[in-house]
Amino acid sequence: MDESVEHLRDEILERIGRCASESEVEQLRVDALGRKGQLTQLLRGLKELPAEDRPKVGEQLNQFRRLAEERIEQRLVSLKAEARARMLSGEKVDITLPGSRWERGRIHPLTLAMDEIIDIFLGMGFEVARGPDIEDDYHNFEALNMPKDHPARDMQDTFFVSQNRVLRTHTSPVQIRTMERRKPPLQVIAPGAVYRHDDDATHSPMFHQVEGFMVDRRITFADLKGVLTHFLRQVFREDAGVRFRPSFFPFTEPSAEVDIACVICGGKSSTSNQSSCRVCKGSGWLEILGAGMIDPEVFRFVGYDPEKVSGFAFGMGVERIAMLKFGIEDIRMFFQNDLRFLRQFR
Ligand code: FA5
Repeated sequence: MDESVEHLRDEILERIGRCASESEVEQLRVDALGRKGQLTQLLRGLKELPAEDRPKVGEQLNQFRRLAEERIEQRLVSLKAEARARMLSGEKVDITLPGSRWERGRIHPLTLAMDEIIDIFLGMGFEVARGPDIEDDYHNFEALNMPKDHPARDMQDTFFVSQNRVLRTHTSPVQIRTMERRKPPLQVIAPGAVYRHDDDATHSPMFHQVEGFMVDRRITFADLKGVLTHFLRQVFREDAGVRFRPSFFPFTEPSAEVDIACVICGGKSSTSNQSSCRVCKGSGWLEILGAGMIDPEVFRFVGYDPEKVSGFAFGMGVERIAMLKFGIEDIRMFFQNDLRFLRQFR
């Protein structure tokens, strides 16, 4: 073999042995065997040799090429094995260490209550609609029969975002938005967050309501009573006492406030001389929601003919229901993120 070829072979084989990474091996493959590699150049130069020398030198160069390829593959295999060995030795597992505990999350009690409420209404054929938390004055008040300067606006302490925009004070604007888009028959609930300037043990500045409404021909107060009584007996007890009291909302006529017999004293503290119940304050009843027959004025705002259709609507506070279901005395517990409190619910 020509001396310069032999020299190149030794140099390349030695470089292969020195390669410390896969990328160095790849670079060497290009340098030696690539299109412009040293060995490729030599093979190309064969045609300049005297014809009688070409077969022999050609055979030698090919042998050299095969050898270089083989060594490159071997070096790659051993580099991979070394990298793996290094990784494994750095990954020693100490099986005597105590395991790390996986904390399982719990569903928030308000979500539990909300899901249960929604499920009961889905079971009665209601569908779910949603609306924006930031509402315009028209949908939150005006179209619900509360013109500007109407005293009923003071029933709910409003957070204003701008002159014409508010954080919705109730879920009733979803009634308007749904009726604007669709024609009766409608049987819809609208769950969501609402906001009022209110803060004590039973009132929170952000809380949740579920609105419900049904509109069709010949819907009556009896339908409202039937739906709400069934709902309350599902959420509380089959034999829970339910009471409808006359009330006032600008968007319903007639209107009612709906109470259930106190879940703590069962209504007894109003009829006995026992010391007064701390939850119902001795009245025997707990207010749960507001309801009524949708006011004809509201139908006019959404383009329905109040001579042809009628409907009922109701709105309940989800925190209030969750407090009664789970026996929670302070509404602020829901929002303090105290894990000792939250872990109790399944
Ligand atoms: C309304 O919000 C009416 N939109 C409900 C309604 C809908 C009536 C459709 C008729 C027809 P009210 O302001 O009473 O009504 O609130 C309804 C419920 O929300 C209350 O019964 C109470 O459970 C709850 N609630 C009111 N304010 C707060 C508060 N600050 N924190 C927690 N819950 C509250």
